[in-house]
Amino acid sequence: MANESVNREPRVAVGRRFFLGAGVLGALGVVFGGRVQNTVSNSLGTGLGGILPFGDRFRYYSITGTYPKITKKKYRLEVSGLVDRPTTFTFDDLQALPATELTKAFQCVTGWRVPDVQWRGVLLADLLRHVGVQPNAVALSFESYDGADTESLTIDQANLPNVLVAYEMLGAPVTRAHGGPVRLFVAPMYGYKSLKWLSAIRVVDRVQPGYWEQNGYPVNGWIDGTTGPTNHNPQLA
Ligand SMILES: Nc1nc2c(c(=O)[nH]1)N[C@H]1C(S)=C(S)[C@@H](COP(=O)(O)O)O[C@H]1N2
Ligand SMILES: [Mo]
Repeated sequence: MANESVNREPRVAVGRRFFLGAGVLGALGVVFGGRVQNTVSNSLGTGLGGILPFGDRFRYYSITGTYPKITKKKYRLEVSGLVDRPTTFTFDDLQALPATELTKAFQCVTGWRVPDVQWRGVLLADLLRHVGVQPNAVALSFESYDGADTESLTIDQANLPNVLVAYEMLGAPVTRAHGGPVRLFVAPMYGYKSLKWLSAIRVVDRVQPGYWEQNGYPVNGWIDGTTGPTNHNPQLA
């Protein structure tokens, strides 16, 4: 990660509430010790780099302040829970499934946005069809190799035609800093839903709010700001 700074999400207003999450802890890193302090990003150090609107470039976020290193060879995606065929996918297994390509904007809730990002991967809907979701399933819980980030989607949200288990981004393999070898890309929602270093998908009977949601972000991260357990507007993304 030599030339890539690691960002914590800075404080941001979400609707009418303020998020006081990892970004603030990062900014107060000196209180908590050197490890956290070291991860306060360069761009934040220049002033408001992390929260400038429409910066047109990615920030590299990591809750833990590090980027897990997982080779394609060692990579595994475990899919379990309320499915007919619990399956552990290798990287090659994922690449052997039908691929979907999308070009979409990537938008963080803090205001930065990168237009026209190319993605390639397995449609989450295709992956779910492959394992067979059981009728009593309600939601998915996602886990990361970082051991910290978690996310959720309802089954309806997961079946949208623009939600990818992505292995290519920006026309190349997803880099380690961007969550490679495999990350989520949830096009109609803010970036925090696009969990990096995806390690497991558990099909469950209720929505279990993820890391960012436990820190105040809406469970439904629709970019258009609507809320509710199952509503969606796939046209937007
Ligand atoms: N594992 C993990 N995934 C994550 C995050 C994180 O800190 N850890 N940050 C989220 C947030 S808030 C955003 S905006 C995007 C940023 O993606 P990038 O780091 O590839 O730019 O990743 C999301 N996925
Ligand atoms: Mo974000």
